[in-house]
Amino acid sequence: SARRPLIAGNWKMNAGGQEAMPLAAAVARAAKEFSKVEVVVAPPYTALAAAAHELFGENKSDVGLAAQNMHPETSGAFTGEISAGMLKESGASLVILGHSERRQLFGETDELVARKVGSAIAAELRPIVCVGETLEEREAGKTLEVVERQVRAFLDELAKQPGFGVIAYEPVWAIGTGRVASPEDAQKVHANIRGLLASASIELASVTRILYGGSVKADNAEGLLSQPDIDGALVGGASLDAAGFRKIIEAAH
Ligand code: G2H
Repeated sequence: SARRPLIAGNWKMNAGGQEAMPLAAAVARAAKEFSKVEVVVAPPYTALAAAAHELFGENKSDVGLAAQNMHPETSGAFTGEISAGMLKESGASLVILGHSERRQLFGETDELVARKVGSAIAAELRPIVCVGETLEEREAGKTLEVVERQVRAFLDELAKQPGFGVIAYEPVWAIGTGRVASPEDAQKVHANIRGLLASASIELASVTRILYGGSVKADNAEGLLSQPDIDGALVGGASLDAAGFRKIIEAAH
């Protein structure tokens, strides 16, 4: 497709200290080797500045720096929270929103995720918005229904600036479990999401990157990435190993 492939590493609550710098530097090197691919890393908040230094200092890479969450308000009495503006000041240009771990462990609703998407876009921070069904929902045959509800919640926000935001489809049962969706099953859901985007605008559908996430590894990346509506990957566990992450970037090239 005409969409530039995007490989994003979600470090989750890992590599927040000294490990962040060599890992970011290795990602910067890999991104230079495979320049067709847009590469993004999402370290924990406390490692954003150090990662920015590695990515944008002497190395001068065009790796995108993402946060893993943010608060929808710009400032105020929200102890422990971080705003879009603060993320930008730390060097981030993207933010992962609505990850299933946020939805499941921290009670984030479709409405809250949509508000976050709106404020990220207003602050010119590119959202990578995650959707995906649980095992229970899949077994009840509700995959498409659930994903549709989740996407509809923030569709109007994304439609304001086609191509600025990214969607990640991450079936919850495939996250960190080693159980990856088959390329065909994932493709079906991706095609469905693209259809929903088309209901807002054809342009939105054609320019929005839809990433797959959930146990993506060097050895399963190629099959997933060869699907017409899979435009990249959101990689958790495998993004903490520089050599393995490089192979996933290579598979997207
Ligand atoms: C899904 C994914 C990255 P993992 O959460 O967001 O993690 O690749 O470890 O399944």
